[in-house]
Order: sequence, then structure tokens, then C-alpha cells
Amino acid sequence: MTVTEYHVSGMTCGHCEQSVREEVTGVDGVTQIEVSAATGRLVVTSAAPVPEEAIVAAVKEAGYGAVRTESSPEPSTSTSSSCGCC
Ligand SMILES: [Cu+2]
Repeated sequence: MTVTEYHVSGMTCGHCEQSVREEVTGVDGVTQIEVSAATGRLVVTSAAPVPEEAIVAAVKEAGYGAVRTESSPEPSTSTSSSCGCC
């Protein structure tokens, strides 16, 4: 099992979380994800290592930006959102 952490920018509400969740859950090999719009934190659990590019591409598909984080990420300062609800 592999756990990787990302920082997602642009999420501001539960609908944003949901969009990211849907896209990232659809990535091959991903078994579980944890996402928070409040912290911008995305934790991906997978049976085998998933390429960083695949996760970043999925988040981008949802309309947000993601960067791999090794430790505690900086809080998101982005106020722009592509979500239609916020
Ligand atoms: Cu939103």
C-alpha cells in the first residue's frame, strides 16, 4: 500500500472537494482518497504506487492545481475557483 500527499489549490467548498474526489478516485490503482478544501490537502492511498502525473492530471481535470508534498504543506492562499457553486 502506498500513501502520497498532495496540495490542491483552488478548492473552496464541499463541491470542490467532491469534484476532486470523483476525478482522483477514477485514477487506476487508487483505493482511497482524503481531501479537504479547508486545508487543500489531498491524501491518496493506492495498492501500488500511482504516478504523480496521473494524480496531477486528474486534479487538473477537475479544474484545480495539485503539487506533491512530502511534509506539511503551506495553506492555500488561492482564492480563485473553477467550481460553479462558490
Ligand atoms: Cu466549490
